Amino acid sequence: MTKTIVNSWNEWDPLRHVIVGRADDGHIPPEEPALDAKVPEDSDMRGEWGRRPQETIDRANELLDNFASLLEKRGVRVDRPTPIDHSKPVTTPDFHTESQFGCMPPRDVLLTVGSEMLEATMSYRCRWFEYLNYRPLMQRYFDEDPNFRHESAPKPRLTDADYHPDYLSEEIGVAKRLQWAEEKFFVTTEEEPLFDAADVLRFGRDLVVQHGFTTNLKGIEWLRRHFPDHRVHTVNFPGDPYPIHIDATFTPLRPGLILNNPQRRLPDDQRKMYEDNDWQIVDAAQPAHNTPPPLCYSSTWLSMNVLVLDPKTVCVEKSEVYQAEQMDKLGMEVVEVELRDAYAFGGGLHCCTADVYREGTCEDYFP
Ligand code: DAV
Repeated sequence: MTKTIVNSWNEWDPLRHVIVGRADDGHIPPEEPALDAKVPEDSDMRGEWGRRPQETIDRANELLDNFASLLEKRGVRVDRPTPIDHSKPVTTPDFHTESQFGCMPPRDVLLTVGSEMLEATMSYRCRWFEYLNYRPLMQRYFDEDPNFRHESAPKPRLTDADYHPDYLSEEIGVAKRLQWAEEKFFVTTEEEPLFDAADVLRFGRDLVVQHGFTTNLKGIEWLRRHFPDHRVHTVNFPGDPYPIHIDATFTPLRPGLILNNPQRRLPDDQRKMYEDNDWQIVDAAQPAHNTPPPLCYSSTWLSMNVLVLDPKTVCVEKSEVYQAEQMDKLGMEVVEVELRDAYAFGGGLHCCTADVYREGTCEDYFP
């Protein structure tokens, strides 16, 4: 087996090595502040918790395994995490919660920037130990690649001081949440740096980071100090009442082209760097579904949560016909991948992967 090299600077250069998550032992965690804020008032998940039904775990694993084989057939090397026991509670000196989440999706936990893989702080108590699912891989990469930098952001304390208590009521309603999102009043406070890796998009020298439920301004400031050779940009998408993770909102496809969720448009005053460099920001096609699948945290906009294999080729979920059609019109070759029955485990094709190696170097796209 060839030795690992860790290298990935953006979301679109030719993909050669990737991690694909597993649904094993996936749990719906008990109530906790940041997670409750994400679950819409009318969701079938309110009040539910415990291990997910075995048949849904088996079905999601079947789809993830098929996706892994498809990538391998296209010459991409695939690694898989080693699940820990997610039924175990998480107890620290500062908090206790009865169960964990799972080892999906890796994109939330691992941020690859060049030869570094950074374990995010995370912002849910149930995800505090999630990095352990990936430690066997990190150890192997460390042994095989002399330039690999394995980093871990400071573990947060996640006391009640990290969360605004007002966000916990079930009676708030979407209108109020939209107003709060507009005012950048999110469930997380500025007590300490918090970020999920899936709030970060990599554009070579530039990192674009969403400020929302799972990433606070101190988390973004921490990233700025941690990556001194990068420009770190804070973005907001006010149309999203539950802003977690940027990858169903803003999706770069290749240098010069980004899809933007039409319900979560990038505000005009945040568009300058793209416009000045002739990047196009195009409204994404509508999702093919009116509702997410059962017991799913994410919105129907996982339609645009695509995995770019190279600047001309993109994996799109098989049922997302409008998104596939738009990709075709934009000159991308579409690889259909069935994944919808795995969405409940934490996301789509971008979410369920984490980059290890893409060809290419760190370029400045916004000089
Ligand atoms: O639209 O619910 C999902 C992003 C998952 N990483 C949404 C965001």
